[in-house]
Amino acid sequence: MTAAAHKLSSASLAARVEKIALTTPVFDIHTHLYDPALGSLLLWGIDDLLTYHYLVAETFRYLDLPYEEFWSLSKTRQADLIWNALFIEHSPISEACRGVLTTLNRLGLDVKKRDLPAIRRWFAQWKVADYTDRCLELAGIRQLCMTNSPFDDLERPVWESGFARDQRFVAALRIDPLLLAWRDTAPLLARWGYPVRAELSAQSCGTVRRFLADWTRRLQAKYLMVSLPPGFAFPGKDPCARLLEHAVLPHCREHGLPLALMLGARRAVNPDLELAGDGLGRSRIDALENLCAQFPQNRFLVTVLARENQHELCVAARKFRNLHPFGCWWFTNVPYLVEEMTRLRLELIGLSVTPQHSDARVLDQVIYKWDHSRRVIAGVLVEKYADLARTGWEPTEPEIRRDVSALFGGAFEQFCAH
Ligand code: HDL
Ligand code: ZN
Repeated sequence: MTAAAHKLSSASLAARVEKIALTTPVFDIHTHLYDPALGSLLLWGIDDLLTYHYLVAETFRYLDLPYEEFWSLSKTRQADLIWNALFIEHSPISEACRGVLTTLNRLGLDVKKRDLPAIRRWFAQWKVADYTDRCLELAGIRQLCMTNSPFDDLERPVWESGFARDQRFVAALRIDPLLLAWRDTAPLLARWGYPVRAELSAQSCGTVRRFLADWTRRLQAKYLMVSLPPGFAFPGKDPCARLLEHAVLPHCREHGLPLALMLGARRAVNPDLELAGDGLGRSRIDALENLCAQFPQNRFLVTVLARENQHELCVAARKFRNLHPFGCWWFTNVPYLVEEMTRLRLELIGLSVTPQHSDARVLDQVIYKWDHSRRVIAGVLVEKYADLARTGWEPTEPEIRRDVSALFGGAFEQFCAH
């Protein structure tokens, strides 16, 4: 394409922007998916789709079944209950319900038959390796980040014995128990060959850094990550603040890795719902600003759970170039808020942001999560480029492709590489 690149007529601009947004390969920077080599940790197929904890929470609004009775059922029986409550007895209007149907439709199944046994028979014919390729292809994913925890008793031994990696599945080192449950975690580290004392001496911080270094290398981690509760404050004298300052952030600087902070999750608001029982709270963005200001050599990938925090996060990102906002996380991942947040971010901080990640827990979900998000993001971009065209600035197709590639992982990779 010549320097005077192909100028887009206003009529075709919207169609071009939409096509680019719907087809540009994406780096999905936060998921709970696993390299197929991690075996049964990777969830996939209709019963895993239906027993997604978002759908469990929605189902209990219609069920008067005791929680423990539901949890004692097989996954298939749980899926039957969810299918009947959310798809047959009520129209599947919610984002998580519609997502299941988008996924099945994109896979070529005829959902109007409402035939769950036939859907199960269709899935039974797939092998996970082929199905993984199919799902990533339909979602347009070039790479994705997993959530990898040394504190997960099922996952840890697989990493310790080692396996041939699928390069599409990039590791991220998740450290919540280290920061949020130090007193329980210290003895674990000691048992694993990292003798530390609960009092958190300088020597213990050094040993925590050795633990982080060993796991960073084992995983070839792209970044470290932690989910912090709404009350998280910094600076502070608590173990979380002290471990961040004297172990985690020095480790990230030494290894040139960002730290992903996911702020605002209130765990076990309703413990009977298990994984579905978490809620949210408004986070303290001043804590984040203090971290960015005090540690300018560290880089922070940040997503916040409360809608009320989104504007503050964008303003904080304008103040600190070592802060990279990402995703419409969890309870904000609904079209209404994805549009609001994407518009807010593009208007306040332009293209130096990663507007979405899938947070997929089930492989097949990437198909719907990216289909839905791409369409919403495309709509906002069409409007933004049309606004530019109205000023006489004519966005060229190479420029639009460049911009969308940045939003879909390029800006993240640049942020990680600095
Ligand atoms: O802490 C997290 O990474 C969250 O994404 C939780 O895993 C949550 O349960 C979830 O799956 N949200 O989408
Ligand atoms: Zn997550």
